[in-house]
Amino acid sequence: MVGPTKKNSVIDTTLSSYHLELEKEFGAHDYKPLPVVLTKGQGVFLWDVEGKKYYDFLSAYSAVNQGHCHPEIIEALISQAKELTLTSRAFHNDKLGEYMEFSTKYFGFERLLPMNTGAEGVETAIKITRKWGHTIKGIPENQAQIIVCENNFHGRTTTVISFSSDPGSKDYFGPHTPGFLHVPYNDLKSLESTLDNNPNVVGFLVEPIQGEAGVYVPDEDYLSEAKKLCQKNNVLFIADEIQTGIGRTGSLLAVCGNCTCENNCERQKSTYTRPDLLILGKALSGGTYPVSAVLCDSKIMDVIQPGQHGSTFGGNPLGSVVAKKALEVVKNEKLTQRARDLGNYFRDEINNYIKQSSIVKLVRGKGLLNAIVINDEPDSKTAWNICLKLKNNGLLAKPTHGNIIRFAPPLVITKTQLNECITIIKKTLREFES
Ligand code: IF1
Repeated sequence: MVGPTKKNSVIDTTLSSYHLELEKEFGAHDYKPLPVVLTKGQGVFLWDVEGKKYYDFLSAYSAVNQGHCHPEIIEALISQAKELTLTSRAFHNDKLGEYMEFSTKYFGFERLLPMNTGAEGVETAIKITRKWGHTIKGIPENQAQIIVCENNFHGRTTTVISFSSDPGSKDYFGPHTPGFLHVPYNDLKSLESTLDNNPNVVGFLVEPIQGEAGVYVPDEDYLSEAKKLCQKNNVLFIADEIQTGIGRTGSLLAVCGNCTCENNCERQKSTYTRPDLLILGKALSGGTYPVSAVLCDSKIMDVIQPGQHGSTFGGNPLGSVVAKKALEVVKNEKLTQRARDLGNYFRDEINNYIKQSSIVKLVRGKGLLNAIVINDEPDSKTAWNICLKLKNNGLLAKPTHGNIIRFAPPLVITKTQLNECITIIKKTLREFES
């Protein structure tokens, strides 16, 4: 039965509290979501169970770049679901190969390894990199090391949290996986000296913009110079574009730099920092279904031979048609260019507001991956309270830390809609000005 019910002698008065109570009583308490229960999404909009309509300014952490329930993606999902959903990789299916051809050409790599979640993609990239290091680079077995950045976020699996800087994500989950070295983000000198001092390094894993850390955009030359250092040391440059990829930051990939082309940077190759391994997830399926992937060239990918890696669901026909369609939508609707233009406009507008604001310190980001920093302590409740007020005013966003709010609407948002959102945001912030 769905709906308000009598429970523990307390009659719930709203539909929302019914669902909140159920999760609280029967679910693990691994999240503290904003108290809103959503039941429908279309494009940039979400509706809660009471029928209130919201602008979505989180996009499920950048997974629904193409907008909620994009009709073409849903159509692809439904029609494939009626034909064939899963074969496992014990057999071939007639959708995987076409998806692989399409997406490798789309991103400009020779091979794709299909997985499901982002963290699995990261694990896969780590395995490929280590095996490449041990078998091609010639590092003695079990000695390979991977450099990661401080304040990274790459997922929740045991190995990935082993190199997290966040005590909450990491503490008491050990023993942790060894083989990772830390450097500060956006610090080429540290990267250079760590490479110089550690001959067993095989890879450098980096978010082109740090998401969870608070949307930190590195210096313009950081990625390209880091890549050069990697090349010099025969170290693989691994880009985690799970959050930043697929149009979000105003280029197809954040490693494309200022290139706005919808292809794999054919027009302005000079701004493109080509990763040796590219990890994608989230918007690769337009948020309908978990699809992730690692892309690289054969000389790297071919270290993985039959039986050495895999997944029951990875590469299934349903995920394959969904991902292909999700990528087509980005290109057909020119979402990359839209993210770039509207992102510049959004930051300009918020900067105008900041000039007269005591509560907002700054806005930063690229394309439609943005954050504002609140003039309060990182452990304060202000960002959370602002998000509660934003919710009341019809816009859903989520704090990252106590004083940072991420603003990342679906890329299909129109300028008129964005203007309406800017009005809501300004109006809400004004309620917090002293
Ligand atoms: C949570 C953050 C976003 C990611 C990057 C890998 C993954 C993620 C760069 C793993 C996932 C999500 C997961 C979600 C919160 C969220 C998040 F705030 F924690 F940082 F997006 F901003 N690499 N990020 O951002 O992908 O396995 O989840 O598919 O874990 O609570 P996944």
